[in-house]
Amino acid sequence: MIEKNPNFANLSAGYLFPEIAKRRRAFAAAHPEAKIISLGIGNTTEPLTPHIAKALSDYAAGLGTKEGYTGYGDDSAGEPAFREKIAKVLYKGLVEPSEVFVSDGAKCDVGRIQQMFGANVAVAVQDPSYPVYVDGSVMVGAAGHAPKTDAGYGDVVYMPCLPENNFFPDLSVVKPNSLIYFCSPNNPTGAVASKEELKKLVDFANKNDCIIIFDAAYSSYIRDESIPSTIFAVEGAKTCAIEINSFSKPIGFTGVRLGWSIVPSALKFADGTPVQQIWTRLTNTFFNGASNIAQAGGMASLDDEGIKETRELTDFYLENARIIRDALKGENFAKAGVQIFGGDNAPYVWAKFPGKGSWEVFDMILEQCNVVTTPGAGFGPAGESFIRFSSFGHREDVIEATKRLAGLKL
Ligand code: PGU
Repeated sequence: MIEKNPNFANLSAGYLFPEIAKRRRAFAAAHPEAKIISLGIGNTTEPLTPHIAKALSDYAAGLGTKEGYTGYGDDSAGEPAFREKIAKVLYKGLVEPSEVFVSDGAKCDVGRIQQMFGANVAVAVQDPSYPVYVDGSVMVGAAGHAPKTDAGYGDVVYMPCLPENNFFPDLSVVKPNSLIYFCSPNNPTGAVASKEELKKLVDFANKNDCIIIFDAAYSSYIRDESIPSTIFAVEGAKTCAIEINSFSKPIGFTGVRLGWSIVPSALKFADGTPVQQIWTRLTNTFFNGASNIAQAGGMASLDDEGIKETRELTDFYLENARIIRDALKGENFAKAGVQIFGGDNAPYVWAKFPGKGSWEVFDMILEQCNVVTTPGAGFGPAGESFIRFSSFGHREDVIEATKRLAGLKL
C-alpha cells in the first residue's frame, strides 16, 4: 500500500471542534434528559436578514431562467462588480479591486495560502490561536519535522498572548523570513490590536522580510473607532501582508460560504515574483470561484440596507457577549478569581480560571450546567486555564446558559 504523507503523523489527535462535539455526544448519551446549550463553536445561529436573503433567492430564481443562468465565472477571483464593491465599501479605497480575491471562506483560503509557501517556510503564530494556522502548517510540512511536544509543534514559533502582555506578543522571538499568522479581533481571546501595535507588527515584518497573514474574520465586530478594521489602514502593510476575511460572522454566511482575501500587488517573494501572480496561478488551478448565489448575497450586504442589517446582526451577538460577561462577574466566579477578557469588539469572551486546567473547567461546566464551551488549551499552550465562551446563540439560550452558570460550583 501507499504510505501516507508523513506530515500527518505530526498532527495532534483530531481537529478541535469535532473533538468537542464528540465529548458533547458522549455526555448527551449518558444524560438523555440534559438540555445542552452550546456556547462552544463560533457558529452563527440567527436567520439571514431579509434584504440579503432576498438577494440570494432572487439570484437563485434567476438561475432557473434562460436570461438569468450563469455557469463558471469568467474569473475565479470573483465577479468584477463585487470585487469593486468590497474595495470601495469595506476598504474605502485602501485596496484596488484587482487586489480583492473572492473566496468560499477564510478557512479555505488559509489552506490554499499555505500551499504558496510550501514546506521550507518558518511559521510563527499567536498563542493561543485559531487551530487551522498550526494544523495547516503541519500538513504542508512547514512546521518542520519535529513532532508535537507540550510546548507546541516542531518548528512553529509560538508567540504567547496573555493578559500580562495585553495580548500583544513579543515579536523578537520570530525568525526572519517567517510567515506570521495574526488575528484581530482575535479568536479566541477577543482582544483587538491597536493601530500602534499593528504598526509595530508591520514594521517588524518589513524589516525582517516576513509576510503577515492577517485574519480579520471578526472585523465587523469592532465598535471602538480607534481600532483599525484592516491591516491596510497601517502604512507599509502592502509590502508585507495578506488579509483574509469572511462573510460568515458579519452576515451569517457560515453555511452559505463566502469570503475574500486581499493580496496586494506590491507584495513580492524573495526572487521578486509578485505573490499575486502565484496566488492567481494557484486559485485558477484549484478553485472555480465562489458560488454565484453567495456572491449576489454578499453584494447585497454592501449596499445601504445590507450595511444596516449587518450592524444589527453583529450588535445582537455583541449583546449576547455582554450578557455572558455579566454572568461571569457573578459571586461564584469572583470568589474563584476568574478574570474576564474580550467580548466588546469581538464575539468571544475569554475567561481565566486560575489554578485550573481548561479541560477540567470545560468538563465542570458541561456536567454541572450542561453548557458546551471551548477549552482554551485547544488553541495552544498559552490557552491553558482559559475557557472561550462564544456569543453565537439564540438570546433565550444565552440567558438560560448564564442562569445555569450562576450556579456553577468551582
Ligand atoms: N478565521 C477565524 C479566525 C475563525 O475563527 C473562523 C471560524 C474562520 C476563519 C472561518 O471562516 P470561514 O469564512 O467560515 O471559513 N472559527 C469558528 C469555527 C470553527 C472552524 O473550524 O472554523 C470557531 O469557533 O473558532
